[in-house]
Amino acid sequence: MSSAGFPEGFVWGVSTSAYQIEGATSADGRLPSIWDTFSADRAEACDHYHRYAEDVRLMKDLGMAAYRFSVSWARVFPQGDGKPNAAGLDFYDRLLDELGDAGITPYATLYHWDLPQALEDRGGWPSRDTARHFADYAAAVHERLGDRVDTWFTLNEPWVAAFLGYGSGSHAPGRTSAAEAFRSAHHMLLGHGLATQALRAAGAARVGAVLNLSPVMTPAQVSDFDRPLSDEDAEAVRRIDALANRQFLEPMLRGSHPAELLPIVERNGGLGHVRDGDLQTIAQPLDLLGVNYYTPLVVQAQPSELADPAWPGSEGVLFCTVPTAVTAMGWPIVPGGLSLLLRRLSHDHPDLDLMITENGADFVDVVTGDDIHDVERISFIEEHLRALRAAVEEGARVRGYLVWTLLDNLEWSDGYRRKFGLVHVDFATQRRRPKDSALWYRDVIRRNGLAETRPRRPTLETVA
Ligand code: GBH
Repeated sequence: MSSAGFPEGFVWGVSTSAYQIEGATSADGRLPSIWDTFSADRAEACDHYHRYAEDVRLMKDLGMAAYRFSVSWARVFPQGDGKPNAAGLDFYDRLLDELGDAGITPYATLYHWDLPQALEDRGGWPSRDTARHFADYAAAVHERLGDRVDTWFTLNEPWVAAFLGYGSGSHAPGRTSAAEAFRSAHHMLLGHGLATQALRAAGAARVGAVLNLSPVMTPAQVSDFDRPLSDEDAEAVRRIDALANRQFLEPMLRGSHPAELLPIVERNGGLGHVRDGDLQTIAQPLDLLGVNYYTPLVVQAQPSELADPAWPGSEGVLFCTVPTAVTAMGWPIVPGGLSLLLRRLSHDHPDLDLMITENGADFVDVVTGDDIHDVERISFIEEHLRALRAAVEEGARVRGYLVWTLLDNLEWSDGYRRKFGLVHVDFATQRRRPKDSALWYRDVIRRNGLAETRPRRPTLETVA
């Protein structure tokens, strides 16, 4: 491994999700998902459903070794259950053939937030039945695609789906109940366990889950991770870490609940939905944990009894803005947070293989003629890759890195104005144009690492 290089066999690629790129929301028997119901935008997205061959060619030209996509549940079970819709599965069949021809390894995610509306109408994730339907769906997808997909991810970011979907209501289905958010989180975890069992029984080669994980820190720690904390701040950090990270990590990887969580759930609807044996079902051995890293959570104790609706249990905690560089969405850019997170995961779960399944940023790109200059995206990825390599050198078992995302796409509640792509999409014509970052990333993949140059601008770490 050269000083800027990565281990041999390190996997490079990109991630996408079905709702954000596919479009064709009523093609071949598909019925609405909760996002079709919720979203004001016409969901033609990138029309990837019809342009997948072009998109695979693009990935091939950019040297991608891996492609993580998600399957739309509403294509496979438009009514939520019954007989799988073969025409819906055909699309993924075609996509996988194309990927196979291009020599790109597929990583399939089963749930990237797009519950069939029919299941929401029957109670959604607050209902325990949804977990069982999820396992049936996983089995049906594996039955059809399992000969070409080795690695399966059950859920993407259950925190977002549960707490933004059912807590703050900023995501579909837009419900606003702390109790339903906690019930949803538990039923998603249960669905993960049941789906993992079903996938194993069907002979799936590798099964994992994808979590959005964030190191939690105070404002002062953003520039000095080792800064000591007052007792009040330490408690605030621990509590938010339990809600954001350990609420999912501990059931999946240890079969337990974090101690801080239980009194919070007791105060927010109670624990009646948690049955004996659930934790055992959830804690299936995992081959791979997908880590999505964007930004840390910055908090401090404050003397107030208000909780953010996305964070039931956060009474007395202030979510802080910090004077660092931010992305266009205002998310603080803290590459060192990735090393911190990986160090901690390696310490807490030493035998677990990790993969960075999403990392990336939205910026305002500069379009000059045919060129799209996105120096900020290049710096963002470069700095995060340096942080990742530092963690790998210390022994973190990170098997690959996937950029979020291939294409400018439909960014959930924010619609089309957020630009996360390595590739620019003109939504009037659906024309794709690789940005500078795409060509830069192609070179990273070719040399299996970064060029031996210094960062283009000082990072937080070099300033501190
Ligand atoms: C991912 O989620 C999704 O998997 C993907 O579909 C999406 O397109 C992509 O990210 C970009 O949004 O405002 O400072 O408090 C990201 C999960 C959770 C990360 C909320 C940022 C808030 C940061 N996000 N978090 S802040």
